This record gives sequence, C-alpha cells and structure tokens, in this order.
Amino acid sequence: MTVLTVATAPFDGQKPGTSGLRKKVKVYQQPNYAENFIQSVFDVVDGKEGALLVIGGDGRYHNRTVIQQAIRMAAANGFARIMVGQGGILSTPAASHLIRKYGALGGLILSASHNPGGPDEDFGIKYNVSNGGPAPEKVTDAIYARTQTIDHWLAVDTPGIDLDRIGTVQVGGASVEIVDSVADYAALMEELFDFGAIRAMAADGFTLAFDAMSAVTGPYATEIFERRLGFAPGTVRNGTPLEDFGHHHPDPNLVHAKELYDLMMSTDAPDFGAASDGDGDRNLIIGKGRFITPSDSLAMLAANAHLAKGYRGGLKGIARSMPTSAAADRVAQALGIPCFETPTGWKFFGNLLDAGMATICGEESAGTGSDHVREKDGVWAVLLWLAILAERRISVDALARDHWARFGRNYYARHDYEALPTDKANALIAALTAALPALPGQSFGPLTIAAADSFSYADPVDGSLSANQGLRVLFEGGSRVVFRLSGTGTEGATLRVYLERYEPAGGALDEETPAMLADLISAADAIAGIARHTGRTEPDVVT
Ligand code: VG1
Ligand code: CO
Repeated sequence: MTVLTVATAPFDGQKPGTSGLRKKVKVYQQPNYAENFIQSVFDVVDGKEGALLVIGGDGRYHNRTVIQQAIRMAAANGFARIMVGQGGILSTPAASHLIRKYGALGGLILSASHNPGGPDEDFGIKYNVSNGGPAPEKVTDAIYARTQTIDHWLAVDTPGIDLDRIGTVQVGGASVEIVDSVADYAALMEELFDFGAIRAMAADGFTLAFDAMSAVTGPYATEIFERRLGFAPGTVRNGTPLEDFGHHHPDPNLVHAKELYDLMMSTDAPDFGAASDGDGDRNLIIGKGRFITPSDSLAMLAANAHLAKGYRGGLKGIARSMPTSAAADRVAQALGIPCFETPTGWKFFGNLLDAGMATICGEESAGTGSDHVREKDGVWAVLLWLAILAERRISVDALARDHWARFGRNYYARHDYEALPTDKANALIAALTAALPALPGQSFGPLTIAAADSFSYADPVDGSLSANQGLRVLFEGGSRVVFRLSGTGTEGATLRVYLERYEPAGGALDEETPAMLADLISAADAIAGIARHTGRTEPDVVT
C-alpha cells in the first residue's frame, strides 16, 4: 500500500453544489484533484472496513481514468468489495439500485449529468449513501469541511484493471467485481411494470422514439425497449454512449433534444417520444403533437400510477421540489394524500422516501422517480408512462387534456440566464432578497403580489434546516415567479427564473404557453431587475 502526501494541492475546495462536485475536466485533471475529493469522502464515511462500494459513471471523457484511481483508493481505504459497472458504465438510477440491492455502504457516481462532456467540458463526482440516494447535506457539509484540511490520500499501488471483462479481480485486499451494467436494473423494471401489457401495445402498432443522446441510457433503453418490449429496432436513437456525447449537451429539453421535438411535432411522429440525460436520471416526455412539461408529467403520473403493476396499492404521498409547479399538489389533494415541497435537488427526497411518506417525487428540471430507488430515473418514467397508456389506450394528448379538464392547467416555463458574472448574479439575489418584505400589495401590469419570501425547508423526518433555497413571489390567483441560482453550473453563475400561471378547470386550457406567461415574464424582470443587473434582455435557454 502506498501513502501519497499532497504537496501542492490545487484544490479549491468549493462546496459541492446541488449534486456532487462538478468542474471542468481540466480542473479534475490537475494532480491530486479527484483524489483529494474522493479521499475527503472516504475520510468522513464510517464503516468502510469490510464494506461494499459501488462505482460507475456515465461514460463521459475522463470516466475510466477516475474509476481506476477510485478503485485503488477504495481498496487502500479498507473497502472489502468494490462493484463496478462494465466499462465503467452505470446510470445514476442503476447505481442507486445496486447500492440498495447489494447492501453497499455507498457509491461513487461519476457524472456531470446533463452538462456536456469531452476534454474541454465537464466532469463530476457524487457520493451516494447506503439508502442509494445522494449524500444528505450533513454529509456533503462534512465532506466539504474535510476538503479544507486534507493533507494526504491513500491508494494501492497497482496498474489499472480490465474494466470491460465481467468477473472478479483482486486489488490490494479488496475484490473488485465487474458487473453487467443493465441486468439488475432491467430486472427491477420488470418487477414494477407489466412488460406483457406494454409488449402487446407495441405489437398493436404503438410506436416509440427514445433519444439516449449518446449518453448512458443507450444500453438500458436498447435492452428494455427493443429487446424485452419488442419495439422496432431503431426505436432507440443515439444509443451508444460516447465520451463527448457526440458534441451535444446530453440535456433532454426542447433546446438540446430539438430533433426529437421536431419529429414529435411532424406528421411522421411516432405515438410517444422520450429522451434521457447524460447519467440517465432525467426524462423528456413528448406525445404525438403534445409536449408534456416535467411538472405536468409528475402530476399526470401520480394521478394514474395505480394503473401500473408496482403501484396498484396507491401512493403514500407525493413530493416535489419548490420550483416545480403546483400541478401535483392538486392530484395529491384529490387522492387524499400529502404533498411535500422540498428544496431543489434529489437529496431532499431521500428521507421522505425512506420514511414511507412519499412514493413519487419530481422536479421541474425533468426529474421524476419513485421509492424503487433513491434517484430520479429517466427510463423508469418512460416505462410508467407506457404502462399507463397500455392500460388506458389513449394518446398522450388525450390524457393531458383529460387531466387539465379535471385539475386545471399550470402553464409553466423556466428561463435560464447562463454564465453570468458571479458578482452580478449575487448582487441581483441580494437586492431582491432585501426588497422582498416590501413586495406584497405591489402591482405589475395586471398582476398583484400576494406574498414573497425566501424558501427555507425543515425536513419533516430529521428536522434539519435548509435556508436560502430560492426567492418566491406569489401573485393573487395562484401565479408565481421563483428566482434562484443554479448549484450545478461550472461557468460563472446561472440565474433560473421559474414562471407559473394557474388556469382552473373550465378556464383557458388550450392556449400557447408563451402568450399565457407574457405578463409574468415582464413582472419578473421588473421585480428582479434582470436586465439592469445582468445586461441580459433574453434568457439563454427556455424550457
Ligand atoms: C439542476 C436542477 C435540479 C436537479 C439538479 C441535478 O440543479 O435544477 O432540479 O436536481 O440539476 O440534476 P441546479 O442547482 O443547477 O438548478 V442532474 O440530472 O444534474 O443529477
Ligand atoms: Co442527470
């Protein structure tokens, strides 16, 4: 065993954001950088001796290098078993499942999710705990504190192992198992969904286009949709994981999955279109001629989940992140179950899922999941939609219209202002925070502010408090604007502005979203001074 002392640690120790530590590949390639972070993780987790660690990533550039090093370090830090996805590939939900299924102490997930990959793009590492979910804040805070004082890291001095060959090899005192990346996950999906019913729908001519965006879900989607469910070869597009995702952002939104969107709006559209992101935890859902916002998808899945095999017993509760629209709240109310509002980031759902207080969770950022794992899950979301459609035998558009007629419609959009100078973004938030108390009663065009606050969350299970989780401005009638800074960007600051307008059942349910949100958009700029603070008059991305 070798002990290596960090002499010149180029570690900026920046606090891991919403989801692990995301940095440019060039930053991660500095000597000791990844090692310092991984050792900081190992230094704060107890119980490593004799334990199992899961390791896998989304296949992006630098994945294999860091995985080889993480294996050497895990062996030197006392783990007895290390389970690695073949070729270093594990989708985030598949990694979560392996941690749970095999009773691992935790897992290292190497991904920068939907951020682009390649030598000049992004990399990331996230630690998940034994419930399979992202480390909660008390653990990430401890990891951060450790990064400030770390002075050495441990690794076994061995050459890299063959990551592509299924089987077990010894590294130092640890046995390293290279496992099929897909098999356990696909088996879990077969437990949750009636594959026979979906197969029958496909056999009846129902068609699917799934865009894996040259990212991690390719192998999962090909096995599940084409091999097990019988959708035609070619159903899965961009199904081979590439280190640079084919030069695209593996972000399943209307900007980066435009080709799929255009297909779904064309006369050649298949019945159902979907995409997933770099690490397989996000989903985009588009029916023939009908885009479903992620917030609506959560509500529609929750309202119909009982039609799917794994959810026949009904839901215990629904949880959504604060910026996600209130569409799911109305479903929860109709079902007579609780609805929880958490800060952004999947880690906040973990306790609710563990305590059996929520079954389905979702975020406006194209994340939906359930208590089957402790991450959001893109392929699962597509399967739940398919399972519901196989039961109801209606189109996505018809299901959406039916839903809105019953619950009303939450028109929704998110405007992102990317790569802002950090000081300007911080100044905007500071000024708006200071202005919040005076906002109620003020009018902007036809909109009058009813309430405004900075969102804090007290975890109902362990009482832990998370403050400053976004600024909320509520208008009379149920419309809302939320402002927050991204915790996952790697370049400057990203301001996210979340816009939501509620139209009750019987109201204007079939309008175009931009027109419905126009007044809110002007109000948002007037309230926060976006143009004044940032010089930007248009968002970079609208989703
Ligand atoms: C974004 C999303 C958030 C999501 C997070 C991680 O965070 O808004 O909802 O949980 O990404 O998703 P932020 O702080 O940039 O707004 V993923 O697919 O990167 O694991
Ligand atoms: Co992701």
